[in-house]
Amino acid sequence: MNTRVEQALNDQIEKEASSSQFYLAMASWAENNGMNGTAKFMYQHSDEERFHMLKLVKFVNERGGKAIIPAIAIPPKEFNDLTNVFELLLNHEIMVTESINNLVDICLQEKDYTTHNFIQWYVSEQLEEEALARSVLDKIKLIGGDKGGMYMFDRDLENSAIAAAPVNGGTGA
Ligand code: OFO
Repeated sequence: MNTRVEQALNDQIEKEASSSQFYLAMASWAENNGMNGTAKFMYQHSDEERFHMLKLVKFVNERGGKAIIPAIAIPPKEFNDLTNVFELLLNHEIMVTESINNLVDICLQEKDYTTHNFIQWYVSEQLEEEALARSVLDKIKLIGGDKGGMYMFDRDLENSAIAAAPVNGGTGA
């Protein structure tokens, strides 16, 4: 496997693993603050990020490269409120999208069309994740400080997490 592409894929493995831990920290914070729907949504999102990481690990190894399992920085323990949580989530996803775009660029420069093809799945995934984060953030801003609205919002997130859950309860990895 092309060494530059391999390095970029390993960097991406680290980013997906960090995303998983970051969302796990958000899930735990939400659970401790009585927002069980948000917690469920974040636990599920954390699982998805782990799946993104595993998919990369397997791809690198299957193509003759060496996947490196990274050390992860400790995610934040405290968040100000839900607006803060979803703003951080959106910013994080924007950073991940930039990283995926950079990976696409490297594949083209190195003429690695197989990896380029593989990475397209992540391109569309990022599009969806950014759109989801933006729409959730818009809803929170609309609700403002209304407690009843927040209660409904938390319940809606729980329902969306249930609807998106895989039938076998696994990550699909
Ligand atoms: Fe892996 O999609 Fe978000 O970060």
